[in-house]
Parts: sequence; C-alpha cells; structure tokens
Amino acid sequence: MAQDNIYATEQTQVAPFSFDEEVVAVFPDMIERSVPGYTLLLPLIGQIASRYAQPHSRCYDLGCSLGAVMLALRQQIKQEGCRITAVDNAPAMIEKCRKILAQTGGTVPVDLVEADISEVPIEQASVVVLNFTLQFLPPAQRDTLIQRIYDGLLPGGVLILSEKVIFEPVELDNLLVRLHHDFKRANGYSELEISQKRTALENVLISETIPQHQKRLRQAGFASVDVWFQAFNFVSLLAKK
Ligand code: GEK
Repeated sequence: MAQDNIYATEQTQVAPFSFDEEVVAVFPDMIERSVPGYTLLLPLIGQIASRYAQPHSRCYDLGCSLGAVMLALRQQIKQEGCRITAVDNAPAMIEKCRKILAQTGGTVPVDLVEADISEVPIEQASVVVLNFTLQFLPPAQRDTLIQRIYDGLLPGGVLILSEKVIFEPVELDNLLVRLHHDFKRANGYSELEISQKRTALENVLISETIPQHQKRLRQAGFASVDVWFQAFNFVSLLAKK
C-alpha cells in the first residue's frame, strides 16, 4: 500500500484539501492511519446492511472513494435481486474504484457513478451509506440530501451515517481532538503532517455535533436515530425509516 506523505514536507501555502490523483494514490493508507475505527467500521457496516437489505431493492454507497463500503456490501448482502449504486464526484477515485471492482469477485451487480451525490436519484433503497461523506458537502445542501435519502428509502430502510463530529462542552471536544491526534502520531504522522492536514481541511471538512445530525434526520422523518459506533470524535449513526 502506497504511503501517505503528502504533508510531510513544509509547504509555504497549504492548499485546500481535494480528492485529486495524489490523494487517490495513497488513499487507503491515508484513511486507515487517519480515521480511528475505519477498518472495523467496514465489515460492521456490511453486517448491518446484510440485516436491512430487502430483496429487489437498491443499496447506495454515497461518496464511495475506492469502494471499500461498496465491496463490504457486495460481500455481505445475500438477499435476492439487490443492486448496489456507488457514487463519487472525484474522477480519479471513480477511475481507480472501477479497476478495483473489476479485480474483485461477487454476484451483486454494481453501478459505479461519477456524479455529485446531491444530484443522484435515490430510489427503491433499503440501505444507504454515507461513510464520512456528508461532512464534505456544503452545510446548506445537507438538509435537502438527507430528505432525498429519506424519500428514496423503502419502509423499514436504513441510512448509516458516519461522520467526524464536534462535541460539547469544548473541554470534551478538546480531549477527543487530542486523542485523535495521538492516534495519528501513533500511526507515524509527524506534528507537521498533522498540522498541515488540519489547515488543508479547514472549510473543506465541516463537522457538526451529534444533536445537529439527529435533528436533521428526525426532521426528515426518520423514526429512530441512534449512535451505534464511536471512536474518539468519529461516530456512526443508524437512522431507520
Ligand atoms: C470509504 N466512503 O472509504 N458528491 C460525491 N462524492 C463526494 C462529494 C459529493 N458532493 N463530496 C465529497 N465526495 C469512503 C470514504 S472519503 C472520506 C469517503 C475521507 C467524495 C470525495 O470525492 C471522497 O472520495 C469521499 O466523498 C470522502 O468508506 O476521505 O475522509
């Protein structure tokens, strides 16, 4: 796996983070060393999907990157007649994801779509996954997307929403941010890498609190919204229609 050292040397001006070819080349290493719990989340999301997938329905991986969730869904969903739609708007991600998909076995058909998740129709869905994607969508567009997901879900369908979140009070947030940075240090990132990555993500990754997410999901109509996973300031919610 190619190692992420994008921020290892000092940059005079750190550009805003983008999912370009440089990032795509090191993405699996970057996300595993940066997101606590990521490698555990993938099979667990597959397991949840295997419970909630409905025969002859669609399952969505929105912001699929290299398809890690899509592959977990494909492996674990056994219901008859399911189709997976995996969407990302970064051309380099979709291109590499297509290659990975071609090298992987599996019987569930996959539609790989290069598009903005705000524009992709969500229909006949039993499972929708946003694994660390909503945080990159401008906040003003989030209500509409969540409402479209709710409307596109079948009765009994679920949304799995994983996000980096902010905590209140600020002392708790500071502690969890420090623990996250300790996690990155323990995975070999230097102070310079941690600080330059933080600058790059400013105004690109916009976190909200768990109550903000819960309120939006409830307002869209979800009957229940529960945290089912947490690793420091990274959480995953399960919202049921
Ligand atoms: C995983 N889910 O490995 N439309 C489509 N894609 C988008 C949009 C948008 N508006 N905004 C961002 N993306 C993956 C990890 S990464 C998370 C998800 C991270 C895409 C973006 O191109 C990138 O591939 C992905 O969302 C976010 O489980 O890198 O922290």
